Amino acid sequence: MTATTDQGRLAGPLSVSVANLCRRLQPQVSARTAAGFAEVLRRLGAPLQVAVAGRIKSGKSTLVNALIGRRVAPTDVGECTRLVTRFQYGTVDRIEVVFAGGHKQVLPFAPDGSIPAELGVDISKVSHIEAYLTSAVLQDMTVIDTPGLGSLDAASVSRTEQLLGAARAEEGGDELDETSRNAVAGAEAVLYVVTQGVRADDQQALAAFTAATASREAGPVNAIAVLNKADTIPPESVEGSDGDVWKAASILAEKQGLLLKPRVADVLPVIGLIAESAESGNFTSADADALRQLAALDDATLETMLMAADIFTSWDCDVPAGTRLRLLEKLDLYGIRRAIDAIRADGTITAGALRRLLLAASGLDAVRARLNKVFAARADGIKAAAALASVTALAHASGDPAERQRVHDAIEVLLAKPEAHQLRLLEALTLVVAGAVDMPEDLAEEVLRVGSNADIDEQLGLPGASRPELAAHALERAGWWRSFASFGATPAQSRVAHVVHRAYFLIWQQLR
Ligand SMILES: Nc1nc2c(ncn2[C@@H]2O[C@H](COP(=O)(O)OP(=O)(O)O)[C@@H](O)[C@H]2O)c(=O)[nH]1
Ligand SMILES: [Mg+2]
Repeated sequence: MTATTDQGRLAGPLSVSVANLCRRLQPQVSARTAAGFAEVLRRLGAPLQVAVAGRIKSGKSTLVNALIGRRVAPTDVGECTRLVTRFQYGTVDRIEVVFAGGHKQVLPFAPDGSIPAELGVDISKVSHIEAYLTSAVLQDMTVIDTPGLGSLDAASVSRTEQLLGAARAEEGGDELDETSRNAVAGAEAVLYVVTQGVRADDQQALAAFTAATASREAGPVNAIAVLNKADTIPPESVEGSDGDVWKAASILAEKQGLLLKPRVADVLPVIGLIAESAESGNFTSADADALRQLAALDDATLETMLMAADIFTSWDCDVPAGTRLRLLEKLDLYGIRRAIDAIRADGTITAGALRRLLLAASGLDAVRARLNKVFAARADGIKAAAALASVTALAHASGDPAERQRVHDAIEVLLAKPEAHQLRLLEALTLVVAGAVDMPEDLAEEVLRVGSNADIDEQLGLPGASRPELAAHALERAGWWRSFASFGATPAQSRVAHVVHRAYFLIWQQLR
């Protein structure tokens, strides 16, 4: 087995086995299906495709900039915010407009280094934008900024759905028909952005995303959510917050986690705007100087100014109104207050230290850590499962029963191997989470825990336990699930139970 191919770097052993399956089957299927398999192979070798989804104006593009560490995605208004943009790693910074027919046109960056807000092309003919950037973060994942599901702008929604479900294939894509493209495209993971109050249509938007991603359901394995704009939550609106904004945000995030469960693993509070300013170099020493000037004002004046944005910019004060507006755009009132508090606590604080303090206050580090834990660690399983789903869909779309059977048999052989068991587990988990297989709640929780954790002690729900304890527990649960599979389970439950039994058994073997 080899971990690299001409398609690029594969995420791990599961991706390798699915890639091998595709290559073996290619000569045995129709030209069109083979072209689809070629596209599946290309995607297997590419970084994990993470879509940033959520309602319009929830701060998706701002968060994308924070993650990439550069203000490159246009925020707020402009026609670009209505288009899907894929940010991927490149050795030279470059932007391309991709038209509906597949034709591409290179675009210059705007003077500030961002994607121009107005493209100067007929936007109704544009499929999406590709941005190639040297950002290190993009070596491990391709970030897809979407205009917003659940928005009122029908054209934006349809562009979002189209890209999530049916991205244009790259070179050679013309050999692929619509169905095949649907089957091989689609984001593999979701970063879901919500703001205060998950409304019914947020749930709908998540469901729409699920329907639009051809390959995989959004679930705790491949979806995480953030509660963005945490700075704008009035703490008095949240019981138990003790008047603290971040505490209020954390309490709300936890509540929303329960609402969105089990579609997402959990919800993390974040302040995308402050994260963007701190990470992209947009917070400058001139900004720090202006904040120092404001920190020197008397308490009463400052308190009045920080009451509302329009008072802050219009109040009579030595700091020019334009400078204040700039601060507001970069940090909003909460960030300004945090910075001023820090300056008042330590008059010698440097601009660099202020920037770090703001970054820490934004919650971005926790989001990054979770992205790494959830996505990077599971990229192999997520990508392999998505690829297998595409392979299955391609075989179905071929319309040839013999071909379908051949592909089906090959997949069965692959899934029967012990090293591919993780894929079965992911599949079982998805069935349970999506409600396709009914499970008593405690058992569903257990399937979720075993299937969506990377570390054995967490899979077993015994963090930090000793090896013998873990082994004994794994064996006990293996036995329990085997008897559940044989007695007392419905046929669908029984299929899931067999998979869970085997997962515990393999864990036990590993620990022995
Ligand atoms: N106060 C505050 N404003 C934010 C935050 N994140 C984004 N915004 C603002 O919300 C507006 C919409 O952001 P944008 O990223 O364009 O939203 P999108 O439509 O979801 O891509 C912009 O004016 C941002 O500056 C945040 O964490 N706090
Ligand atoms: Mg946007």
